[in-house]
Amino acid sequence: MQTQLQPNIIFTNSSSKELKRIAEKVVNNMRIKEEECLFLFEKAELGFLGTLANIVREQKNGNNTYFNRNFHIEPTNICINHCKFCSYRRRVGQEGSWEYSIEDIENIVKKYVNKPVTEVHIVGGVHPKRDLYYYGDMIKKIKSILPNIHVKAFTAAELDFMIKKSGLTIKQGLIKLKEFGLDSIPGGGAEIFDETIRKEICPDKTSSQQWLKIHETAHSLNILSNATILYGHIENYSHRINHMSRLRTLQDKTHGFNSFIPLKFRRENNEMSYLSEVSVIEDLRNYAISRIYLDNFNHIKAYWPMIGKDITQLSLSFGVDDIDGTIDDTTKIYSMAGAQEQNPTLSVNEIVKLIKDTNRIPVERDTLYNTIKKY
Ligand code: V47
Repeated sequence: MQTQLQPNIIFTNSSSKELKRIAEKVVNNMRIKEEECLFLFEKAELGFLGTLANIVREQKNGNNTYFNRNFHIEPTNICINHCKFCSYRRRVGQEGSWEYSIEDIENIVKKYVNKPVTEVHIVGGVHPKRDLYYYGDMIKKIKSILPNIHVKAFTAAELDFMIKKSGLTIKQGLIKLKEFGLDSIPGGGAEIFDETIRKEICPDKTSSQQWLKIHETAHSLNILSNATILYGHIENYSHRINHMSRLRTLQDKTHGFNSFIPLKFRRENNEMSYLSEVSVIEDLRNYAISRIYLDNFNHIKAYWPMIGKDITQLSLSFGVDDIDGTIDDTTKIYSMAGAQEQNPTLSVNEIVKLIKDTNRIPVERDTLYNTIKKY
């Protein structure tokens, strides 16, 4: 019989038998249950969670810390939905709204000719007039300028609308988009799957069930994707766990998620500004528990423009192994919500230094986590 590892060393601050029992499961690669996850959220202190999450992180990814060279395109902030946490959406013609033409997009993309970017991340509002064929042409144009770029585009909420508007089923729509050049799908639009909270914070958004169906269908077509959670608003720990459980179940079935990205609710300029933001301790605890609970996700990503460089560095000791990319000041969603980085740009040298300063190994990756270069 195999001897179970006894992680006594991590019990300097906690003598709880239950925490010890859960820790033994985690270090022995056993999946923890929802109620055990709740126990961690409610009872475990930060150092304990960091140590456990770090064990999982190092079992999966060693010291490697991934990043890529990417830029964003946000084709429009005009949106039919009324998500209360969103600081970015505008109505048609409203002050502060934008809708890029295909020519505008071409001009953005042309700036990256002969530059070593590998990914464009396209995400925006759900525009009432734009269908799948509009966005398909956009992808084709982008690839005619940058033939080797990986197009990671459209949240499930945008996909749901554009595909229905074009009179197609989700499967037909995704097949068409793949033919146009879509390579993978970002994790946005997931918010919180719990239906009561979802109704409260984003009443008219694509349902949780539909979000999951779109990702499941994409995976079946070999279009891989990411998953997010929007945390730190009116949800409680059970809602976060329920959200991760639904993702863990789907990942068991498809293995199509590349990474999980916890997104901290930011409160500026939106209808939920009456809430305060959660603390950095809560951010780190949440990263760590995500790493521990989502045993079938290879990567946990900290999105640095959202939380800032310092917390990103800290997160690397709490289960995170990926910090997204160079960005090149091409996204407004988070700066408009009061995120740390108002003009997010990091050069490769800066990212490499940021990672090396934590004694981790910087690894430049492509979107699908193939290694491009170790630094
Ligand atoms: O779904 C919007 C979030 C998401 C706020 O796949 C907010 O690699 C906090 O999904 N406070 C879209 N969050 C962005 C997204 C994403 C980001 C980075 C990487 C990837 C990836 C995906 O942004 C939305 C929503 O959850 N968001 N407003 C806000 N006030």
